[in-house]
Amino acid sequence: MIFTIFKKKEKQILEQDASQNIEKKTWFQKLKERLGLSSLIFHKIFNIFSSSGDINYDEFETLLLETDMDYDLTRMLIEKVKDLSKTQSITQNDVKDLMKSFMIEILESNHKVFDLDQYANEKKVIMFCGINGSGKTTSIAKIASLYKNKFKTLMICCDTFRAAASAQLSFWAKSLEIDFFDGGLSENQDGKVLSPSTVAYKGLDLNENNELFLIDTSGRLTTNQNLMQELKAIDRVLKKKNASYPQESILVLDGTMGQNLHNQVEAFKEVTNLTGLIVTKLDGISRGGIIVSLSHKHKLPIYFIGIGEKESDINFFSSEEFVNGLLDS
Ligand SMILES: Nc1nc2c(ncn2[C@@H]2O[C@H](COP(=O)(O)OP(=O)(O)OP(=O)(O)O)[C@@H](O)[C@H]2O)c(=O)[nH]1
Ligand SMILES: [Mg+2]
Repeated sequence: MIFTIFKKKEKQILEQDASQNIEKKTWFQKLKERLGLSSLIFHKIFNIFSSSGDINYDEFETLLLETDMDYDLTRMLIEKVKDLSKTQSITQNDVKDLMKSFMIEILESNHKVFDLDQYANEKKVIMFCGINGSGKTTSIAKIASLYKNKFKTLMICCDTFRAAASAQLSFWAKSLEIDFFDGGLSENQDGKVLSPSTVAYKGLDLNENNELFLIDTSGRLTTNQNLMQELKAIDRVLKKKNASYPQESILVLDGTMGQNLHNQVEAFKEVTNLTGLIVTKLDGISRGGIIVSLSHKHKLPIYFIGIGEKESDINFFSSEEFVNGLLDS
């Protein structure tokens, strides 16, 4: 009898392990496939080292810059390869291994896992910001789908001047079966529109049982001072509720914009205390090196990357998985 129970338990564990492995493999396979375009430039780099002749460092530098790793990182890598070349002739695999460990080390030194469990006995308030079309609303939907079975979640739309913004978030909320609040914008009959900070404030009080608040803000150009100040106002109002809110203030960046993203990080840092980054659209024409460059320059964790438009196209960022996916695809 005991033996039968034990066998049953063992079978369950094995099945669980197997399904976890399949899940893991599927995500990594998907990551590799989607990073395919980003990784093309890295293949060109490895080709420089395909023959045993002299290394063309000019070409190496040009291609490294094209990956969207910035000048500092490019120089650091070149020096590492030069040092290694003093002791041995360098193969494609050597340079790949060297680049992998270099990139992983930088990402890891600034990494922090996105962990909502650390805010155990408090409401968890996350504010998302970024320029127009960077992927904020889609990222919120993805994160909501990760947590909806764990925390009672409310999506708050603070983009009160654009009815389409409210419609987009409310569409996601409906399809994910999550509560949604836009200050009444969608049913607005008398033309009154609440300010974004009022919507955020009211949203926090909507239902005592809500545990996770995902605050969507409107896209804003960093040069528009009024809109940048508006973000500061939302931040201030949240802090009036509780000095620790928002516990996470996440900047969402469109990965295809390359080195321009550094200015965006600097500008948003001025108006909110950024805690981490999401870089989207890495399944497109972006160059994966921007992830390492952002991490290195701003010392901020990459919480998630976007590799698609569906809610399932998300997983917690792993430096090793990302770098292997990028350089091995
Ligand atoms: N391929 C791809 N498309 C994405 C990704 N993330 C978002 N998108 C698409 O990018 C477009 C803009 O995304 P949104 O989530 O609406 O961006 P937003 O920042 O909320 O935009 P605004 O609210 O207008 O500022 C949509 O068509 C999304 O489907 C991604 O990781 N990969
Ligand atoms: Mg949006």
